[in-house]
Amino acid sequence: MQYAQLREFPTDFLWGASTSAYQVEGGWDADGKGPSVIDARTHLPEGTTDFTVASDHYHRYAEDVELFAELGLKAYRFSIAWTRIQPTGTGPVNRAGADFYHRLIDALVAQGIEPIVTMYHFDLPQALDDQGGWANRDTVDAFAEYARVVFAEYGSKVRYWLTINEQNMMILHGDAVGTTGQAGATGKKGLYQQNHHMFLAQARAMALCHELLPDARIGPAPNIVSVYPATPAPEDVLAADDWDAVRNLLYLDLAVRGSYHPLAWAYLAERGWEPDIAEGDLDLLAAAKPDFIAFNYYSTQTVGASRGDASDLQTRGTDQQLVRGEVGLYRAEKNPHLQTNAFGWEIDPVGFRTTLRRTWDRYRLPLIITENGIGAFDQLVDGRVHDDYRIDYYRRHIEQIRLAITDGVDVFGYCPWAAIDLISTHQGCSKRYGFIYVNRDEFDLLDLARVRKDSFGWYRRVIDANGSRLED
Ligand code: BGP
Repeated sequence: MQYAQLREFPTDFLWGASTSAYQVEGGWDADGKGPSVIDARTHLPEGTTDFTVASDHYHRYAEDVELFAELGLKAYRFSIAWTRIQPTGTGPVNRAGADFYHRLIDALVAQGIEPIVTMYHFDLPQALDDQGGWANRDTVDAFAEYARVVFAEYGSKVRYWLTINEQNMMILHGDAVGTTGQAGATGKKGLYQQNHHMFLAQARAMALCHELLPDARIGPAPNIVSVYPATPAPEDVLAADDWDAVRNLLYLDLAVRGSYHPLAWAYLAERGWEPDIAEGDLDLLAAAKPDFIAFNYYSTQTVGASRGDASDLQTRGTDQQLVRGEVGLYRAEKNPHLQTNAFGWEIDPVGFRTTLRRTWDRYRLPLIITENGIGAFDQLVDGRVHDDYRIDYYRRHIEQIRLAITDGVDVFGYCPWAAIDLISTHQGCSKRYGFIYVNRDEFDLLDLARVRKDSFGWYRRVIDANGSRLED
């Protein structure tokens, strides 16, 4: 629909930016932190750095928060590293680790920046992984206990909580984001059992949050994209529905409605991958209600009907945003109407509006975008980073949020990825996302100095104008 007049962004709209602990903090073993599955990775893609120092935010958080304040952020979405709080995933609180997040949160609050906390962003404690990770039902109890700890520690200061980052990417693309290879990940049946346990863990955390922190709000944070049929052929439309169910709705329905989406369940049952469901699980899932939906959006996906052979599969390697295809389910197609970024990710701002509309339409819960952004090989030249492509990307996506708001969608925040340069999940630190450049390269830490990119000044002006002006 086209409009002559657009609605304004709400006056309390949470203009923010995101990071995750293991990608930005460094200090991988500082102050008693235990190893996570990310720290324990032995194989990193060739030519890419590990996560030991990252952007050294652990030691430079104060300077970084000053910059976030200068950027004008109203919110900052970050994750807590479970292994700083409980180095082996269970047991007593590691005080020095817990204090780091107190200092960070206090610094944010002092600047009037709303902390939005992800409880778990890919970095499961390695000690739990050694005992089977999410394949082991005990990990559900461990997560609930960890939730109780962080709610007790930070509940008086943090109003917005996110349970699990991109559970769907961990299940569908765990090889890319570095979370499979875990002890329990034996085949798809095992993966979907892990998935079920994560749903239980999430439900326990949501219920506990409501019990302990009546004023707090909590929601899931999957990666959600609209799925387009490659053509109007009814078979392609069906394939798009099928993939939407397996990729998106399985995760949203479980989080919001507490039940397995019927199509997704049919997919699992047909393949013999349905999880074992213990007595009481379904009641637990149904009882937990999120207050909002947070989701990460980078692109849409385009699919056709499966031809039933290997030609359904894309062979572009492992990457959480690339359409893969699955024989008997859907075929990966390119969308000829979209351009791609330097890493082959399709750029689809209009699809962002579609995704916002569809998600609102189905669940009628307030929405916040917790990731959206463009990875690029930014260059520091004479102390400046001219990332006009990033400004263009954000301008076109923010326009679509405003259109979605005009459509009647309840959107209360936008946290692009990323606040500051950090390490990509699987493509090193040369793939940059931040408004703030961090002066290091893959294997030389240089001086780790912070440099405001051109997008920094632009986003500050957007926030100042509450999104009403997006030009340079
Ligand atoms: C999401 C993750 C983030 C982030 C982002 C960009 O899947 O939640 O942690 O990394 O994707 O992806 P990448 O780093 O692979 O470019």
